[in-house]
Amino acid sequence: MKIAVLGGDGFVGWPTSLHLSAGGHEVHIVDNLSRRWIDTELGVQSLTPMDSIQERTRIWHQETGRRIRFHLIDLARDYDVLKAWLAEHRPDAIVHFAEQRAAPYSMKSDRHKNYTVNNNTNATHNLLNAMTEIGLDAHLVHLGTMGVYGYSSVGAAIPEGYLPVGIATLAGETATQEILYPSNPGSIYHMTKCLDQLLFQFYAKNDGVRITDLHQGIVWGTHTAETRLHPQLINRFDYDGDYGTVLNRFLIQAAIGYPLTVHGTGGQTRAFIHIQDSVRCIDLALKSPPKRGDRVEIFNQMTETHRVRDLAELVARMSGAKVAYLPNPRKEAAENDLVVKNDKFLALGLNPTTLEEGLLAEVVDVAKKFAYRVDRSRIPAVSAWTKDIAPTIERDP
Ligand code: NAD
Ligand code: USQ
Repeated sequence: MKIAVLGGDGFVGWPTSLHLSAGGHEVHIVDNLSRRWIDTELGVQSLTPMDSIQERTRIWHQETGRRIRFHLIDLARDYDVLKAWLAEHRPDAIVHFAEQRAAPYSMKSDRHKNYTVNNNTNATHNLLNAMTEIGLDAHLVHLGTMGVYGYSSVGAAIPEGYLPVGIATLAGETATQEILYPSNPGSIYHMTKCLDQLLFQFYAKNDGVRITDLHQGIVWGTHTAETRLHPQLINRFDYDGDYGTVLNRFLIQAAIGYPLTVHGTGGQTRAFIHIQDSVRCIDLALKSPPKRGDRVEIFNQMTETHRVRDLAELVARMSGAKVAYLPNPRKEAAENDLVVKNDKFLALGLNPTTLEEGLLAEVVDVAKKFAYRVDRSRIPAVSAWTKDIAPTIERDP
């Protein structure tokens, strides 16, 4: 297939592009490199040294003989360029990662809220609009989030996207209908993914766009089979207070002897998936596209759930690190249970990589190798969800 990977320079997009290219597909990365600009804005950099996208694709060609093309396009702001590009290249499938993905970044200030809503909502709408306008029947696979559901399973497992509900009819009977599981976003970023869901529902219904939405949990790890092939193919690794996700942060903190930063009691339960499984799931989803006219296909892309304090204790046991219980900069439930259905990927053959000490140790090794690149002052999470939380949180030392 000819596959466009939108946001293919990012943490999940890069290893996905390599995996799809290794699988024999013609891969085109479309990215505006905004993530690299945000690093500059925040004064941080990936823990791992990342080459330019052009250099990365050159090394990929040198190592495998395969070509990945790069196209510099802003999905949110260059509608005409995007439309012309899609019309010229007419990909068979499109994988859409191209959004601002950090909840803390989206809550930093009014400007960051506006940026996240404008960027994410316009990127998704421009894409759907352009596909419809040029009559492109490509399968669109979008990376969504478990956060659209909120994180409470209220005693029943969270289904894959749709919830059957019984409604009392005027005749006194019960009619059953499947509705989108009620959205319950916990940040402006997560809210944009809820808005995306509505855009997908509309374009699937009105224009027959074939869409798969992957409700993904927190991705951890760094290497995949393909990023290991050469040091310059290495994946990015975020550890700072805005973009670093919880388990990867704990692993780098353990590697440099920084107390593990648990927010609040650490009673928050979240869904997780290893980067290698994330890439496999996207491949599996691409292999089973919905038919034209079908409703949006939704998968829960996660393999296990864990409580934050249990993860901190696990990493502390393994590494000897200390655990610090800090004031929570976010507005979220202090404790929650989370049970999630993921039967659809299991049925398609996913064999989950679970969190075990060997793999965790491997990430600590990556972290130790590049520990000299860490700026400790960028570790504290300083983005507060509300103005009344702001004075209570830890600041850069
Ligand atoms: P990332 O920030 O590393 O990558 C996103 C890429 O999209 C970047 O290269 C960025 O430059 C590009 N981009 C952003 N806006 C763009 C625009 N307007 N036009 C063109 N390119 C644009 O993020 P990631 O961690 O790789 O996540 C990828 C997707 O997966 C996101 O949509 C995110 O919401 C979702 N997701 C990520 C995780 C995770 O733990 N990392 C978990 C669940 C879901
Ligand atoms: N947390 C800590 N200590 C830290 C960092 C985070 O205790 O140092 C806590 C947070 O308060 C939160 C939980 O860990 O309760 C998860 O935080 P996170 O930053 O790892 O994940 P989140 O903000 O939810 O966002 C990440 C990705 C996002 C994706 C989402 C999937 O950045 O793109 O959509 O995970 S999910 O969490 O399933 O919604």
